[in-house]
Amino acid sequence: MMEPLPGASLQKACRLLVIFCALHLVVTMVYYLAGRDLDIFQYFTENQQSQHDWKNASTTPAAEPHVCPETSPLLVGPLNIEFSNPVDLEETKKENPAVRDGGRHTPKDCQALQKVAVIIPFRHRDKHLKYWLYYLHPILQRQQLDYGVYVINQDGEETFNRAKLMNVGFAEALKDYDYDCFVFSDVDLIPMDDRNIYKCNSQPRHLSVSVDKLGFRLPYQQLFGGVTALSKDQFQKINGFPNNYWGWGGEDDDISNRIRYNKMSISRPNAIIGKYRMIQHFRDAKNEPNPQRFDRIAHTKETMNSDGLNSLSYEVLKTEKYPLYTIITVNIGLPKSIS
Ligand code: UDH
Ligand code: NGS
Repeated sequence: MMEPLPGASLQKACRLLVIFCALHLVVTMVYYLAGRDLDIFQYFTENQQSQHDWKNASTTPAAEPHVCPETSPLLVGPLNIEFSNPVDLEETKKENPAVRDGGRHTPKDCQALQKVAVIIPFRHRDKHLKYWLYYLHPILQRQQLDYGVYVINQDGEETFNRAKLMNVGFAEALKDYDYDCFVFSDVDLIPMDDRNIYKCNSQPRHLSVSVDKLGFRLPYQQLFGGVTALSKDQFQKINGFPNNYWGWGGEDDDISNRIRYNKMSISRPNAIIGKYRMIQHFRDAKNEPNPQRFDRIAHTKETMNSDGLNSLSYEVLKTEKYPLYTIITVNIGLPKSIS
């Protein structure tokens, strides 16, 4: 037998190596192309998925607007308030296009933290009301509040009753919208700083803490007159305000007593943020100091559970929705002694 030539076996080994390399190349190419195909496949599925999501987005309702921030970015701080030029309400309306009929406003870009009814006890103070609307609408909008303005107009010329009108405002505003906060404001008080937020707090709030007419000082710690804010719960807890303070004075001290007897306290902004201008005026007819006020405030504890929201009676004579406010004219009856 002849021995195989060493050159022939080398040739065979080389051929095997070439075949092996070719096979390796084919397998690698197959895997490579298979991989690309997978990617392409994924691309199509993702694309279809995103189209699907887009279609879905157009059929599902728009997302809820985000909640407004705790501090509105629109606030400017101290304001220049003066009463020398008369106010034209048509102009004021044009300057506040986002205010809806009846004096309602809801922030456009975010969901307000509170729904606030502003209640103004009123009779024969048209000039003051115009200033109030002129100054307050821009402020309340910058505060990003969902609010409505309710002017509660006492019908007739009998003795004025500020606290009872405010009880009426509470009851009537709730028939209009699901308010959770109530700001009670005299018509002649204008805040001098828009950081004084017309919103409710964990405790009843006294907003008009330093009024120009009172030398920008709080005359006494328990004062709760002028402009105040109570949540619906706080207001109901104290059975609302007293109905039987006819004439000037004392009703705010009774409210202050109710707050204390119901184990709440008064919260306030500081004396800078809490600055107010009061529109100068003389004492109104039929709002003379009430001679019974000292006796009444001495008995708040005994009277508060029977005189208030649970004993409120009145008759709405007219409700008018103007572009910048709602005015509700009411018959609130007469003081007991003459009814
Ligand atoms: N109010 C009316 N009409 C009235 C009486 C009172 O709208 O006839 C309302 C109004 O919102 C007013 C609030 O009740 O802001 C409080 O009444 P007020 O302004 O008479 O009380 P105030 O303590 O003044 O501010 C008392 C008389 C001050 C005489 C000052 C003389 N320089
Ligand atoms: C008190 C009155 C309050 C009144 C406060 C401030 O004396 O009703 O003065 O009045 N209380 C009584 O009379 C019992 S002010 O200076 O703003 O006219 O809110």
